[in-house]
Amino acid sequence: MDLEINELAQPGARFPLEPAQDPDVGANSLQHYQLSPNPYFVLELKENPDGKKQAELVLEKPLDREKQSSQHLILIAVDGGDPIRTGTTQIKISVTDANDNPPVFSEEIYKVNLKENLPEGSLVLQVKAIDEDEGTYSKITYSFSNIPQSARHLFSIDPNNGRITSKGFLDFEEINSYIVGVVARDGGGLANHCSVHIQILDENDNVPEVILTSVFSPIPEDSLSGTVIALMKARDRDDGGNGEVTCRIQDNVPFQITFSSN
Ligand SMILES: [Ca+2]
Ligand SMILES: [Ca+2]
Ligand SMILES: [Ca+2]
Ligand SMILES: [Ca+2]
Repeated sequence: MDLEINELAQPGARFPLEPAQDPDVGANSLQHYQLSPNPYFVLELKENPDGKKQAELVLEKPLDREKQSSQHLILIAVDGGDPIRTGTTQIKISVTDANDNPPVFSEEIYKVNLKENLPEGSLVLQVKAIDEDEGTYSKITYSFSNIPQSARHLFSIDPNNGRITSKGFLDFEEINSYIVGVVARDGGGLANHCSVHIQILDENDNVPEVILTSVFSPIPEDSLSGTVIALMKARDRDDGGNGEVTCRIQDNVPFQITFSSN
């Protein structure tokens, strides 16, 4: 006998079995059934209006397809003759799937460091979720769930495999980190979230700028040494050593540079 039972069947659910046939009469005919011991099912006998005994499998404990997808039981029909005669059949139970597992990400928070100026289309990171169900109930689709406006035009995600790629110009000087939410949804509508932390690393992509703020010119020829001729600022938008600036002036002029602050 082949039975299909959904894994969400509740304890107490009943599954009628095909009756055994015994053409003898009275005590020589079918008297009862025995079921092989198992943790999930017990056997109950019901007497039909015509006097025939109908066996039913009764579920005692919830099934879980993800733990055990099939069960093999043995049913023995016993008569009351002398000698006693028996007949045996196998019951094969296929546990069918329900969408009782959401997708689960391998990490709650993924972290990645990226150099600024990464070529467009570069792989940023691949997120991965698994779903223990089968078929469409385990088919996962990935999408951004909570993505800042600033990141929307910079990153894209492949709905089928969770690969996040860059699709714009990453500029450390503009924004140096992003937090992007990703949702994985199965074909039955169950979903889970993770968070991707993207840190942008500085590259030395800015040249120092010199800004003349004021020039006192002309100046008298008898100006004293130490007279201020011009004020200027120098800066570099990069970070750390990439943004450190030194200034010097050519050697053969009667001027020098002094620093009014750092
Ligand atoms: Ca399932
Ligand atoms: Ca699922
Ligand atoms: Ca620089
Ligand atoms: Ca830079």
